Amino acid sequence: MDIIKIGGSLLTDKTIYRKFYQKKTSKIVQKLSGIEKFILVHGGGSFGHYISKKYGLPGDITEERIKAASIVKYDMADLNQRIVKMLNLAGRPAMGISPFFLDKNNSFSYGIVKKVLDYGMIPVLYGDVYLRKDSIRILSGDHIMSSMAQLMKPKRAIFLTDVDGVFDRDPKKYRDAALLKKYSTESVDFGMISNDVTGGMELKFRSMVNCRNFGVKTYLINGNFPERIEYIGKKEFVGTEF
Ligand code: ATP
Ligand code: IP8
Repeated sequence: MDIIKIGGSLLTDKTIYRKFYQKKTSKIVQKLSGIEKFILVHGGGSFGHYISKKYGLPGDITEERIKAASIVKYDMADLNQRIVKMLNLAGRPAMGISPFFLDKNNSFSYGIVKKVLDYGMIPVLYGDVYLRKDSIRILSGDHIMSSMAQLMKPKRAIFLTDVDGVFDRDPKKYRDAALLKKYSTESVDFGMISNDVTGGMELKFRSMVNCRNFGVKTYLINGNFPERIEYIGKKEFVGTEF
């Protein structure tokens, strides 16, 4: 079994509120639908990060943040259902699962994911808001990936985003940035984070290291070329292996 995350930068234009990349998402989902057994996780893109950033989520409880949390919760469910629908249309019954409802006694309880898998369905988890005693918080899809790596013991953890892999510095800002084909201990620069409230590539990077430390082979691949998933383990592979 694999665990796969589609990054919000592939699903949406992160600079424009709720701008969904229908065609690109459909191409990725189509490719993934050929994989035998997997748990899908997706990020927020401009369905999650835009309003969160504008109204200061995560943070202490205020009237403004409560309103924002309700909007973000709705928008993320909307994004999730678009992906679930695409999987269903591709002949793979899928079930959207928000971590909002899995937060019990200050930790997330993921038992339902196993149940959905046992029914032969694809669990589709996603980054979302959740409520703690004194604050409104956001759980990142990258964090869910490391929890899945720990709990479900998958064969592979595959992270899809909009660049070719981990570079020594942000490839969108530096044209001479070098792709790290196999990450060991090299130092990596992540620069300033914009349009993202959960930590951008730096959090993803830490989650990927965690997945690897849980004994799961972990890869970062450019989802604009979903066929690259097939090249994992082959010499044609383009991406970063952890
Ligand atoms: P989301 O968090 O919405 O799910 P995502 O998972 O697709 O989105 P981002 O958090 O947007 O991913 O991170 C991807 C971005 O990280 C790339 O577009 C790239 O510009 C940026 N980045 C910064 N530093 C690096 C680096 N050293 N190597 C690779 N990408 C980097
Ligand atoms: O994009 C965050 O998930 P991520 C989701 O995987 C929200 O970090 C609600 C911003």
